[in-house]
Amino acid sequence: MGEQHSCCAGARASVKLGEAEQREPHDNERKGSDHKQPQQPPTDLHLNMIAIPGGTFTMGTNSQEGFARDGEGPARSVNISGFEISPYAVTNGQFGRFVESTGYVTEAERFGWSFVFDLLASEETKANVKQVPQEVPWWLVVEGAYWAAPEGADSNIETRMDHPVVHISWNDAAAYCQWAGMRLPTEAEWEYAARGGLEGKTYPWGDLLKQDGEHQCNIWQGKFPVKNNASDGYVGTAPVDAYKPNGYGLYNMSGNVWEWCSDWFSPSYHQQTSANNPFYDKPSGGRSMRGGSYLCHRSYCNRYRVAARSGNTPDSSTGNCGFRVVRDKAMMISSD
Ligand SMILES: [Ca+2]
Repeated sequence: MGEQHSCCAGARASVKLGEAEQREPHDNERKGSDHKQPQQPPTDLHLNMIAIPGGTFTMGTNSQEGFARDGEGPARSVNISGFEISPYAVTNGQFGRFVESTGYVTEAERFGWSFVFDLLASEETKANVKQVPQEVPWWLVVEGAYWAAPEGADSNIETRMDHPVVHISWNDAAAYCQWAGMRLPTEAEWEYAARGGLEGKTYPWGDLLKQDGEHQCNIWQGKFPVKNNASDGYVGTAPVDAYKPNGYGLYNMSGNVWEWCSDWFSPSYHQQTSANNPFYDKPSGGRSMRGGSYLCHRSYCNRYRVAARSGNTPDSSTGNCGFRVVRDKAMMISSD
C-alpha cells in the first residue's frame, strides 16, 4: 500500500510470530460462522441515523499543517449525493448484538492477537508480550486481545458498552455492515460529514483546537508516548457521545478512534478520483481510515484534522480503530 503510519495503527503483516504462535484463520473462521444461524439485525440497532443533504464542498487541504505525503491535497471541489450516517461510532454494545446474533468471529480472535497501546496494558499482560515492533514500541502484540477484551485477557468491556468498539479489522467492519444493512462511508462522505457544514476549517468545530478553553475531542495531552495527562478526560477511549457534536449532529469525528472508510488508501487519492462521489477503487493493499484517535498528539501525529488521512491493511486490528456506518438515503417523495 502507499505510505503507512505505524504510529497510527500497527499493521498485521509487520508482526512475525514464531510458527507455534502464529495462528492462521481456519476456513470456517474466515467465514465468520459457528453453529448459529445468522439472524436479521434488530430494527432498533441504528434508530438515530442522521440525514446528510447532498451538496458540494472543498475536500482536502493545502495547509502546511497537513501531511503532503499522505495525500491530504490538493484541496478541490467535490460533489456528494445525500446519505445517512450514524451520529456515533459503532459501540461495543452494538457490535455485541452482531456477534450474539451471527456468531461472527473477528480477525483479532482468528489470528489470536491484536495491537494494544502499552500504557493501557496491565503489568501482567506486558510481562507476557513476546513481540513489540521495534519502530513503534508502544504497540504491543497482545495475545488474547480482541473487541471484548481490549487490553488483553485480563480486561473486559463491562463498563464500556457505550464506547466505540475497537480491535475491528476492515473486514470485520464490512461484515457488520452487511449484517446491519449498512455500509462504510467513502472517504469523501466521511470528510463531508465531518466538516458539519463548515467550509475549509481544520476541525469539525472550527480552526482552533480548543473552544473557550474547553477540549472538543479525545486525543493525547502530555508527552507522547510516555506521559498522557488526559486533561481531556480520557487516557483510552471515551463514550461515543462524549464532547459536543458538529453542525450535523455527529460526535467524535475527530479523535477517540480512527474510523474505517470503504476506499482503498492511496496518497494520490485526490489526483485519481472523480469530483463526483469520489471513490478510490484500485486495490492498494490498504484501506482508508479517518479521524485520528486518543493516541494522536499535536507533536507526533496531528491527524485528528478533518482533511487528514491514513490507512492500514484490511486484516489489521488495533485498540484505537473502529468505524461508523452509513446508508443510502431512502427514496423520498416530495410533497412540493
Ligand atoms: Ca485523551
